[in-house]
Amino acid sequence: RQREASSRRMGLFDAAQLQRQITATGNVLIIDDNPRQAERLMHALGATHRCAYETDPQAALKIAAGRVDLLVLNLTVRAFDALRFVAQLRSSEATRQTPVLGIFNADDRPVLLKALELGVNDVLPKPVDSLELIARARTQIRRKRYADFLRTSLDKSLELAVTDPLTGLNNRRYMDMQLAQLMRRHLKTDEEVSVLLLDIDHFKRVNDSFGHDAGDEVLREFAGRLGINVRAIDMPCRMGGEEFVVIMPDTDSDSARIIAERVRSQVAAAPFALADGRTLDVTVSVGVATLTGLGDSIEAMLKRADEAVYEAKRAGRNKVVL
Ligand code: GH3
Ligand code: MG
Ligand code: MG
Ligand code: MG
Repeated sequence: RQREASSRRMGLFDAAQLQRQITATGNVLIIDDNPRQAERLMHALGATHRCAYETDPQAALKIAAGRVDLLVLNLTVRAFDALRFVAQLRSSEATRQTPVLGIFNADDRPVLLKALELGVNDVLPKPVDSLELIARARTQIRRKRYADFLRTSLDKSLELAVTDPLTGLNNRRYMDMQLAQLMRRHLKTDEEVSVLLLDIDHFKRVNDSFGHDAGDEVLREFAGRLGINVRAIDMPCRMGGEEFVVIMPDTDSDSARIIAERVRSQVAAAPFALADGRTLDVTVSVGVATLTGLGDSIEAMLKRADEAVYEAKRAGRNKVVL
């Protein structure tokens, strides 16, 4: 049963897409100061790949930062320092992962060793054997494609793991991680941290009168209004059900109250429209809490926010309470 579950999870990844990526034609940039040799390399690789040729290292760096799958670099060039060029490639974020195939003089071991140390992925001695070049280029391009695929898959998985599927807001897992991190920072730097806890008023009635799907629509619309009424540094999260939290780094309670009031009034200001044309009035009760130094904790702050929400409900709902 475990194997079944894991193969279903694997289904999240598009195996056909992976196959296409791995067998696809690559973009190859050849860097050489010898036009005749460059021509020969282009001729060998051109049957399978899209090839371009560059003599100037600065221009090559710019091109390499784009969609290049393989660099074929003549390490014996005289016009510039090929090893320095490799070091530059490896020190820039955009080209750090780009495979480099180095062509070296068979009797120049120091250059070979230095090139490998600097991060050249594979090497070919001069004179270049075309079939060997084709084979080594293919291996490097496949490796790059597979690494790209894994990186994108990982990014997607991480994104899914911290996103609430209904509203697209951050989920509770994200909220817990961010709050823990802010707490560590708070203890080191005294940075002020506030949270809003928002609980939609009489949400059960929305479900009861309009149906559960309408309830979901309201949650999405609410999430949208929440998102546009907080600041760029704030992190709106859906904690669960009809309860939301906004994490506010570097924010004291006065500023937090202002944002809370803005959200509350923008929710109440205009009725929510459902897809079928019906509209309904929605209000929200908001509790504000702020971290208060050494003896405090995230749990205690959230509890204060929860108590503030309870006060807001008791005071008639559609209110902000600190
Ligand atoms: P109060 O003003 O005191 O907060 O009243 P309330 O009705 O909002 O509070 P209560 O906590 O009693 O009800 C929350 C309701 O939210 C109950 C539950 O069915 C509903 N709910 C929770 N999650 C979802 C969801 O994902 N979609 C929908 N449509 N409803 C949900
Ligand atoms: Mg609730
Ligand atoms: Mg409740
Ligand atoms: Mg509620």
